[in-house]
Amino acid sequence: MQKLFNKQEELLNKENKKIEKSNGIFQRWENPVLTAAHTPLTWRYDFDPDDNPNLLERFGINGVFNAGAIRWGQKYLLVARVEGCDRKSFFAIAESANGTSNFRFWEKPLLLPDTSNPETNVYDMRLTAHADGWIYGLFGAERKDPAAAAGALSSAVAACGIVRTRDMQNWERLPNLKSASQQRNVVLHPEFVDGRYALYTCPQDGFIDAGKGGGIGWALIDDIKRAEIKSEKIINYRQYHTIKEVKNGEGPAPIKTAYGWLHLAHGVRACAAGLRYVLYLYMTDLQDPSKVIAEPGGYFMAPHAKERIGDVSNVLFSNGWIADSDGSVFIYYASSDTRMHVATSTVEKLVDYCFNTAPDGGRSRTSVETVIRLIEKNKLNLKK
Ligand code: M1P
Repeated sequence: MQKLFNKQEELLNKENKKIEKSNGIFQRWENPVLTAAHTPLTWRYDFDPDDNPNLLERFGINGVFNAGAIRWGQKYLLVARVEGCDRKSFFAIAESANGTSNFRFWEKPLLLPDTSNPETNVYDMRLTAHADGWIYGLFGAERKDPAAAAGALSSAVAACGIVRTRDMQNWERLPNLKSASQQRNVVLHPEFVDGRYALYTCPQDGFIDAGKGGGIGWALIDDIKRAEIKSEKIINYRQYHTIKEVKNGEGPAPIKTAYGWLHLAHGVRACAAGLRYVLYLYMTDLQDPSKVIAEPGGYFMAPHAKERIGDVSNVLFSNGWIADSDGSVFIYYASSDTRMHVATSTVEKLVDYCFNTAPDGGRSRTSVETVIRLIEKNKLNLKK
């Protein structure tokens, strides 16, 4: 038992360091910030020697990933998706003093209040400190499709669950978002828009097949306590032969900058190896957050090295980032539905990246034209 505790303390106290090699836009940090091994031993073991004489693990954890993030006083908090070996996910908060290492879970995971129609599984909480004074957590709430044919056990319906808190300890559950379609990846915009709550949505017919739907949507909501999408428009489309051909979804709540709202999202394409999830950035107008004003072509971050392998391989996913008052940005991302990492950048660099990286021209030829423009420009500048 002592060995187990010592080993975990070693892990929790481990320093982390920036990987110097970088494209200039962001820097990855060497060690994952949260893994299954970071979960408290008291969640996994029964330390009563009479009941567990062989010191066996009694509750296995499969992965810790897709965490929402928030700056909380002097601390950086992650609301992680913890998935047990039984495939059920739940939420648990971990805190760190510097945002890049020594994340430690709080004593107990969150026991979410139920709605009148309880879901089977919950996942991927997006946190928004809203102008109304509450901190909202919007998450996926999934259950077996009641209309599924007998034996179609993988057919699920996804809705958006909503909780809110003022202290990160006590969570009030509000009714799930009402929507004509299934909803995944729903994110609450931090400010009122025309006096209403605003949501980034993700209307689609099913998990893998977006059907005729897909794209990142935008909807205004009258009452968050009875949230209902009455009309919705797509603001960021999925597109043929891009990183978001199959589907895409909003990441964390956008960051307000002097030049517009900065968004992090994920795009999915299909290939012989299965689905590949990458992260991309785009910006929207400060006055009208539903109007895209910049979108660099291609991905911002893609699975790299060890990140490529895990429970669901070839996936990067992010639903949490923190912008500090000094302009630094902590991007919390998960790899392959298994573990959490951090990459750091600044608002200045991310905005520069968004406005000054060529958009996807849609053809091989336009990519070559972009490269040639750069070469010609460099010829002039390198002569100076
Ligand atoms: O397995 C990859 C991701 O798949 C889903 O995301 P989306 O609905 O956007 O395709 C979610 O289950 C997500 O948690 C998971 O990381």
